[in-house]
Amino acid sequence: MAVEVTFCMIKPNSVKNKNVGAILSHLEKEGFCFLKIQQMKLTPSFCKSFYQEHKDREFFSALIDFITSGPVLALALSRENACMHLREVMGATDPAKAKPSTIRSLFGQNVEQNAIHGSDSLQSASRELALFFPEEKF
Ligand code: DAT
Ligand code: MG
Repeated sequence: MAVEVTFCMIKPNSVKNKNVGAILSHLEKEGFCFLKIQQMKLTPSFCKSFYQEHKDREFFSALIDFITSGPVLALALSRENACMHLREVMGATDPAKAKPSTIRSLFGQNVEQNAIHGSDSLQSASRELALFFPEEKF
């Protein structure tokens, strides 16, 4: 399997609840390498662009409020099959439906405050990496 780079974001509830270290440790044990880690406070207009595919959903404005409510950690992660492996390790969008021992099951509060983001395809990863780290070539 090919080594890939994917995009990951540790969300504001994880920073607020002091779960960053546990989540990074979980990712490291899963074999991910951290090519880049940056704490950032995102603006509403940046987040609207990041979550553009959801702009017509009823939860969109609450999602933007949540993601801009405090700092996040943006990461570029590498590993074999990184994109799909991260999705497995994260668990389902709704923490209540996520498999036991997944990051969202362990650290998510609810479907909005679900602890972590991971790109859903290599195409999304390349768009999201370029948005967060425009100066980098991964
Ligand atoms: P994922 O983050 O698993 O890729 P998604 O792309 O469908 O899920 O949605 C992006 C984010 O939007 C998700 O992490 C949390 C929020 N979200 C999704 N569905 C929601 C819902 N029904 N109510 C509130 N927030 C929701
Ligand atoms: Mg998604």
